[in-house]
Amino acid sequence: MKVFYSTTHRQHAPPFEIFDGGEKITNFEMPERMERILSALRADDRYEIAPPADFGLEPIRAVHDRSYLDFLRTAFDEWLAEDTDYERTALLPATFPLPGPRGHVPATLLGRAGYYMTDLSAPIVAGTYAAALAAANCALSGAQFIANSSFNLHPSSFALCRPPGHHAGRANCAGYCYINNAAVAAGWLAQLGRVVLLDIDYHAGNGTQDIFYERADVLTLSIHADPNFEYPYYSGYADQTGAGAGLGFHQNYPLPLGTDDAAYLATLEKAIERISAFHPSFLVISAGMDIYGEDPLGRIRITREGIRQIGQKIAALNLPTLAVMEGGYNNEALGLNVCAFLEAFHRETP
Ligand code: OKP
Ligand code: ZN
Repeated sequence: MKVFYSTTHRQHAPPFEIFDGGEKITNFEMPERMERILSALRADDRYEIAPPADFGLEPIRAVHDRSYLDFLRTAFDEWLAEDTDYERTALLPATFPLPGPRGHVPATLLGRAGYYMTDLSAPIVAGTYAAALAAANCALSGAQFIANSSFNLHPSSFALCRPPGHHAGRANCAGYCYINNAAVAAGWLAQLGRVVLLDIDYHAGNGTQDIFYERADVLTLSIHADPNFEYPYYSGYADQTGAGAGLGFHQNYPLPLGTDDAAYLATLEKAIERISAFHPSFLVISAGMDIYGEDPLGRIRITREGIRQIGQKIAALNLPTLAVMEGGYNNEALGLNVCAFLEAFHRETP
């Protein structure tokens, strides 16, 4: 299986995040995650790891607001240029707007930071923009690979993205995410055919929900911990099903605390029925491994065998499939969990 990966992610290594209760802790979303996954992939010669191509800004601007992307590009340099005595290893605002009309984009950097950064778990450091662009290019390269694999009936690829993307909305970063890699890839593929984006990360794909909410050409589905008890709290509810032309083209599957393999697989079955009925040309998976029972951020109980079966059920759709890396914070288990998920996608080339 083709894997797209860039070492540029290492430039993004925020020294901290602000956790619940205001505690400043080591950022769970760390470069080591990639090293763990890579060593598992390299131990299996069926994976062919390649660097991404550069697709430029156009496919990213197709799903993200231009001024948000400008902010992401310049914010850290602007932060360093401020005449203050603050510690400036990372940019993180402390003031946020109320929801509602977002007409005024403040001129000052901290005003824009509060406007475009919607929580305390996506600090911007010097290399954030470069790393986020490289991750988006990995997803786009994976998309191009499955689109061009006419020699293979059921092509698949894996975009080993870092930072992850599914909490990044059209005009905001949040939850370790800056550019929505899977959404960028799905938007690019939607020029070629009907696309389903299925998000299996433990956390609701609120950024993806935001980006495609009014679109009928990309069916978005997300299976995740119920936002009534879990981050991102404000979206991922079952009654949020799209709007306007996109009404009926988004579906959330919130799961209760402690969900086990059997209950998860039964929910996945419902999502798979929706996917089949849509008759997509392409499938994009936001593949987060924080559904794993031993994940430090997760509170459901999926086993590695469960993850393998999730991969099997999705692969059995026999669609050209791009898997995009999202979360997963148990570094010890991460590589094997990714391999378990991808196992069923090693398809024979006829
Ligand atoms: C990113 B991904 C909640 C604190 C918020 C943010 C989690 C971001 C997860 N107790 N932490 O979906 O894996
Ligand atoms: Zn997650």
